This record gives sequence, structure tokens and C-alpha cells, in this order.
Amino acid sequence: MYTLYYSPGTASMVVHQALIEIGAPHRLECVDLSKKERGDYLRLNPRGQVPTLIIDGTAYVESAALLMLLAERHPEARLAPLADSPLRASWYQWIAFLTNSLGPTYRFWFYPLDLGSAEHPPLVREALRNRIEAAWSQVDAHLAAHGPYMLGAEFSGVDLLALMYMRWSRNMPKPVTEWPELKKLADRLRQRSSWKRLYEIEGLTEWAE
Ligand SMILES: N[C@@H](CCC(=O)N[C@@H](CS)C(=O)NCC(=O)O)C(=O)O
Repeated sequence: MYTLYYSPGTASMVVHQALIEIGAPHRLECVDLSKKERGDYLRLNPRGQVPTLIIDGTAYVESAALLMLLAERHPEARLAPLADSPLRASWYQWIAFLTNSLGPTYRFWFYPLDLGSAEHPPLVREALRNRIEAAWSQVDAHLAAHGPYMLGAEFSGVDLLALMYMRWSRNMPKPVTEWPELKKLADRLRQRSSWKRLYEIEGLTEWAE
């Protein structure tokens, strides 16, 4: 039994959706991110962020790491290509690419205080926007050549990570649905029953399909 500390629509989404895809029994604990004081939760996650996943009594953090861990613990769910498949290298590569190039940049976009100001100066905002869009352009070109999924013909956990990050662009100046291949991937993934279930449980509405 896993316990996932989550907050709707945040970086915990990918872990939550992976648990649903796997069908692994899990308990959910909602963390109220609007409260500055996170008290006891800081003992599980010293930065007070979500997600945190409890496995056998130990707390683990970082969404991409938790996705990989779950994929490896439940190989039958096929969220990762088999270890001896040539696609396994691409799986690591794209998870690292997405989490490195999009994760921190989105974080700065949504949390200007991380960079020291309540609101970004226009030049910083523009720079962050450019970095996010450059990463999405690269993914769009990759999908055009090697799609329809991130690893080609087969769905995998990389698509779940991409889907979470894609959703976060929905109110940005250029949402991912403005890139043709990203839109196709988003539309395809938003049809998955795990996505619909995630929306029900987390009480989400925007960008459902
Ligand atoms: N690198 C972390 C980032 C986690 C993160 O930034 N989570 C946000 C929600 S998307 C959060 O907990 N924000 C509340 C806060 O920082 O106080 C991961 O991918 O797990």
C-alpha cells in the first residue's frame, strides 16, 4: 500500500496517474499548499512540496523519480520499456529531458518568489517563456519524426510526465495545443481512462479533453 501526498493539478499528478494506471492500492493525503505552515509534513518533505510517496514507511520525493520507481516496481503495467529493450535508453533520456528542461522553468514561471520577486520583471518572464517554448518545440519536432507517443508506437510513463507538463501550459501565452504534434499527443492521452479518473478524484475541470 502506497501513500501519496498530493495537491490537485500539481507535480503530484504524474505519480497519482501512474498509480491509477498500475492499479496499485494507495491512500491519498491532500496537502493544503495555500497554508504557509506545513508543520509535520516538513518531516516527510523538507521543502514542503508535493509529491511525497510513502513506500514501506519511508518517504520519497521528486515526481520524475517517483514515476521511474513505480514503473520499475510494477513492470507488468508497462510504464517503462523492458530493461533490455533499446527503447529503455530513450525512456531515461526523455524523462530526464522533460524534468530538467521543463520542471525548474515552470517552477520559476509559477513561483516568482523563488527568484526573489512577487512578480517577474518583463525580461525574466520573457526568458522563462522562451525556454519553455523552446523545449516544447523540440518535443514537437521529435514527435513529428518519431511519434505518435514519446517513445514511438507504444504509450509509456514518459507520456504521463509530458501530459502533466503540457497541462501546465494551458493558461500560458502559447499553450501546447498550438503545436500540431503536441496537440495530437495531448488529445490522445486525454482519452485515457486514468486521466478521467484522476480528474474525478482530484476534482479538476480545466483542460479535461
Ligand atoms: N521538483 C519537484 C517540484 C515539486 C513542486 O514544485 N511542487 C509544487 C507544486 S507543483 C509545490 O509543492 N509547491 C508548493 C510550495 O513550493 O510551497 C518535483 O517534481 O516533485
